[in-house]
Amino acid sequence: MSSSPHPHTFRLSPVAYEALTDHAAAEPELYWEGESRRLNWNAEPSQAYCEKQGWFADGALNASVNCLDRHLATRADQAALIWQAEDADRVLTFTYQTLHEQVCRLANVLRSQGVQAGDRVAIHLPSVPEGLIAMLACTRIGAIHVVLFGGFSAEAIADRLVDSGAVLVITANVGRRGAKRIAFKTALDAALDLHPEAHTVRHVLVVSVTDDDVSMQADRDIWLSPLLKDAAPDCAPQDMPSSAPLFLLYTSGSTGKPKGIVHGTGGYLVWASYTHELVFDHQEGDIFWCTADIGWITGHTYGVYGPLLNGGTVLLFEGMPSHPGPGRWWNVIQDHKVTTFYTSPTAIRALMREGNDVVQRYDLSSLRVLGTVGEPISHEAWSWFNDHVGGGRCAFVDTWWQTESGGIMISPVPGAVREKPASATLPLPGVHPVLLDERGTPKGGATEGVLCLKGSWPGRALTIWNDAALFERTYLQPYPGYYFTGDGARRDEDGYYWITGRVDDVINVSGHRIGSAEIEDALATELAIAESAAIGIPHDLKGQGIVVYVVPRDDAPDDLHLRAAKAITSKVGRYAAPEHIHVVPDLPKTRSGKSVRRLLRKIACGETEGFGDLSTLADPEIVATLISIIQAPK
Ligand code: 6R9
Repeated sequence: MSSSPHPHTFRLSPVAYEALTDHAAAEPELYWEGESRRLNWNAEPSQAYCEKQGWFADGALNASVNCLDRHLATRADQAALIWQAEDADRVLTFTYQTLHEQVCRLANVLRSQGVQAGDRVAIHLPSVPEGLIAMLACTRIGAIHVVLFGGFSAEAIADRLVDSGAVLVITANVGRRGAKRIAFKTALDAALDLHPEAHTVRHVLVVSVTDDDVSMQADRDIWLSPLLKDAAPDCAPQDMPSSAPLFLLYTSGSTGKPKGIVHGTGGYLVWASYTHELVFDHQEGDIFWCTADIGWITGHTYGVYGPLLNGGTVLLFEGMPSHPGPGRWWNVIQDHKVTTFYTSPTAIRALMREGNDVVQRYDLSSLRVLGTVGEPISHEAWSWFNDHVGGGRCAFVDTWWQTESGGIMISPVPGAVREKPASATLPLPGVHPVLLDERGTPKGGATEGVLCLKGSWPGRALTIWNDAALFERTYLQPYPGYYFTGDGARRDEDGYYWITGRVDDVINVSGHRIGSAEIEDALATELAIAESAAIGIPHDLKGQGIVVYVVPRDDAPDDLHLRAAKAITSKVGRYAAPEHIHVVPDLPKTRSGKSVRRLLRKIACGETEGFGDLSTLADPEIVATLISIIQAPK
């Protein structure tokens, strides 16, 4: 238990926090009505929540006005976005005034390209200011943004463009990654060539991150910067219903196809502002650095919306933690006097390996709050981050949430909730977790079970794009009356939650969700493979690593490993590359033909005994066969 008192003054006292929790539980309608006043509405909602229509349903507002315009009276000259380029000498600062202007210009460009409210606009960019500007520009005109992670393969991009029906894409010529260049435009071109009949993209706007030339297709591709120069610096915001989609973000689940999670406008924005203020103890003058790429939900809610809604300053870093040297991130914190640093356990594990002397070379005394997200953090990584980066002086928030929840759900609140290393601690006021047994019965007291949520909360996703029934099936039907998170958790005697990981077939690699079925579907496209199974095993650096078992067809070629790896990286992306590919004669299956992942996991981890009762398998002998293959010297 962390006992050292924090020398900082935090916004919320334990008593005030308890009052919020009690109020939210006793009078939810009043509580959320109060929280909705964080935003400027064009039409005030008459009700906070209604099961049929959702959150703040009859309200109307504009997201970019809430992030920008309403701060202009008091914060026009305050930094809204500080961009630190890969090159240490290059920093661009956007004040609220200049960011407003850039967003308006791009919004006008989008309008001039025929983009209308409700249209989907894909954003496929490296960590440059244009990413955040493009998101807000979409919201200015009521277009729905769909940010695509830079690490996606051409096929993964193509699938998402087709499913979302995007009419325009904003990309870059290249991205910088150390001395390397990432071919953004080329990847997009390949994606657009894959299903020319199926996609609906009419225009591609290209940001020139470097002066690298790329091929431009006449009538489709346009360099963005001349258009911005010519566009007007003002743009009338589109008034949007609270329940209108603000963005789609694709994430992986148990089904093979990634799902377009749809977030609404009013509820999501209230949640982003509420959780950012509460969890990060947002105070005047804070410099907030969230290291997540905008291609993930963390980059949306805490890299863009939360801090800007609250009038904060966002730091965006173009580069990597270890380029040009292992202290680069610490250097960024020192140079920009970052107060709030939000990152992933994966990054912490990698930085820990560089040794304590690296971090000790920098002055990190500006830090007040440290946060982690994306995967369970070990006690060791928690303590290292707390002691060596936070100097034992900072609040530490291990935040549990998901793409679907819109924002943080379970987390300590600085100054108010006593931390325990590696525990996400307590639900935020207004969040009601339950632990269920397999039959869906809530378990009381200190226990372990499937983590579900009771009731709704403003940030909850509206649905899945093009598949409302799948949303119901995935989240609402497994445990009737509850929202199913896909995670398991333990609750201790103090009511603290300890997330134990996914209970479904989702693998968490460096905080990135990858569905087993997504990998198996990719492998199914390789003709030499009869069937396959993908599982996650513990990995020192990545949290989990992927192990794949493939069963070849009779006439399997010698290069099957290579083909399997290629099928995965080309269909999903390099971030899904497996640690091991085992070619095996068969998989352990139940008599009804279902692969038994529990056994595959144990075998992949090198276990040779303790498999329990194997008599329910169609062929119990297969277990010994697999063990001998995996144990055999390579
Ligand atoms: C925000 C985000 C969600 C899944 C989630 C869980 C895992 C996230 C965690 C955590 C343990 C934490 N997860 N935060 N596990 N402790 N603090 O990561 O969204 O990409 O949708 O992933 O990540 O398994 O269900 P997303």
